[in-house]
Amino acid sequence: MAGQTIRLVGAPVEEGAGRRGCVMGPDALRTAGLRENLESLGHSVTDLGNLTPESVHGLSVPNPSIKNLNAIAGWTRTLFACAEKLGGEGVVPVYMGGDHALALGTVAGHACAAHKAGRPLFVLWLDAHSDFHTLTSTDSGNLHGTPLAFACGLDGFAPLLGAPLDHTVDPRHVDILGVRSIDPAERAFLLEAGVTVNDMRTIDEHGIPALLRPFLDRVREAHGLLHVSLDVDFLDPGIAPAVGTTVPGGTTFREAHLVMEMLHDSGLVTSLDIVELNPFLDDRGRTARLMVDLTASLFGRKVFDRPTRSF
Ligand SMILES: [Mn+2]
Repeated sequence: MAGQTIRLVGAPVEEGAGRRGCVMGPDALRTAGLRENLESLGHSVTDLGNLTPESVHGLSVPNPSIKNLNAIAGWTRTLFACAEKLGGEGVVPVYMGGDHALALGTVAGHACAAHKAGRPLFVLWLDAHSDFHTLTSTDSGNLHGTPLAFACGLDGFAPLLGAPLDHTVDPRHVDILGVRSIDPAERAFLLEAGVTVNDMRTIDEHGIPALLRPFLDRVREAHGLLHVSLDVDFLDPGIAPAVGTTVPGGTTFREAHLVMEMLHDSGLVTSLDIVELNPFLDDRGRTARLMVDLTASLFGRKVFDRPTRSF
């Protein structure tokens, strides 16, 4: 496969998470060699630097538990505009988070770009959580738990962009993989919306290929665009400790790489989020390096192409 044109976009947002530190995520991914690793695979890579969020003031919603609404609305507007633009340029954007609230902007922006291109947007959500809360249903008030519900057009999100979304993601085009923590309100929303949810037990019973292949086949048959949103907590905390929302029983090193390798083989991925890396919680850069290695797998590296090294 010919080299791709990749744009790295830093989004040091941390106001959507319950603890601080994701602000350092983009730089940790840079330090771990994200650009160099992708270039070594023959891709053309440009790092666009870190975005600065729009300044937003005075928003309010009825739920008093919602945290940092103005700050997240600013990030959402900036990232939405960025994703809508890059989504029309024939490049593959890689959004370096930052907490998962960044996907409020990226997924909605790519849904808008996909509409302009006349193609459906599919979303693969690799996460311990389903992030399917609304601004009303969340108890924690942490907005990194809401981006998928926003993208799918659930009600009540108008304050974020100042208006409801014109182009939402069809919930039937969403596959959540690796999940192991869903709140009751989210479960009800997911069932009603018709999102495919493959939890860790399903992975245990069927394995990654039996779950991922049918989804990729659907994307291909629909001539769809595919946005992948990779949360650090998709991985088991034993191999990826640098995340504020650890849940035991995540994917293994090989399961995660297999997902990335299958995505590469499919040739379908058109945009990627790497989110929730909290370098403050990392163990000598271990998680940052793992995220870089997984991204390299998604862009064509075979795990056993490289020499063994300490991990
Ligand atoms: Mn998440």
